[in-house]
Amino acid sequence: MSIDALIFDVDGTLADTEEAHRTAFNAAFARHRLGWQWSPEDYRSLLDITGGKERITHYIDGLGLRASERFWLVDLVPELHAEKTRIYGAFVAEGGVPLRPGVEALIDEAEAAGCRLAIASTTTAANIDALLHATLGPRGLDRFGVIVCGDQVRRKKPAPDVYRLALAQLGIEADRAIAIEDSSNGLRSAQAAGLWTVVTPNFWTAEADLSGADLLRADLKGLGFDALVHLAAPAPLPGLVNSLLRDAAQGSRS
Ligand code: XBP
Ligand code: MG
Repeated sequence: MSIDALIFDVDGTLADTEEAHRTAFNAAFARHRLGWQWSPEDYRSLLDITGGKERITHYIDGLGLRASERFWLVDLVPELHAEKTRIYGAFVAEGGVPLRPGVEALIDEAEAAGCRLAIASTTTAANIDALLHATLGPRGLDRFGVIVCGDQVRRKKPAPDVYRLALAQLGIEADRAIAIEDSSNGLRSAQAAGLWTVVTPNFWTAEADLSGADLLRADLKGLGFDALVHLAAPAPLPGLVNSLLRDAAQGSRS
């Protein structure tokens, strides 16, 4: 069985973006004089909610407000999130967030081996464009034949929707691709879609239960594409063993 595509998560996997997201959320809250400031501890638990708009709404729901106050604030969420996305995009465009170790080398090796690249992320297209342009240059976006963002699916991670849509757009079955993730939500999403999954945790996700990962590593540094494919889709057994297994299978049919 060969591997036709690597499907990358973005935030926390391609690059350690969540501190930049957290800073952008807080800057947007300050510009709207809301008096909200998400500390790193707040943000680590808020990251259980995928999607920036859903995360802000979840935070509002936890404020114990009267229905009228809640209604007014929830109505403000799209504008708040758009402001946050503008702030985040500007920071990333200035080169504020580099790729994580080993990411570019693995992308280069996969491409050289004829393996396609795809993205399955909860974040927005604007954020992905900004990150890939800033880190991989003007052609960065073009290197990913399929890019699925959070707003393209009904259910965000840990639901499998983004991975299922990425596989459909790639035109391949789950066993022909490998997912690369950083979080429990991402791992569960990829597994629910039937994908073999590499997980590279980070400051925000290191305390989560990631034991279900098929391959758990600190990062992608030194992980060669061939070695990864061999782990995910072991080459067929030596000829003799294969023929023995085939005879045994044929024997079972007679
Ligand atoms: C991680 C997320 C996103 C980001 C913030 O996405 O859950 O919500 O935290 O980005 P990924 P937005 O699947 O790439 O790990 O504010 O654009 O949602
Ligand atoms: Mg992620």
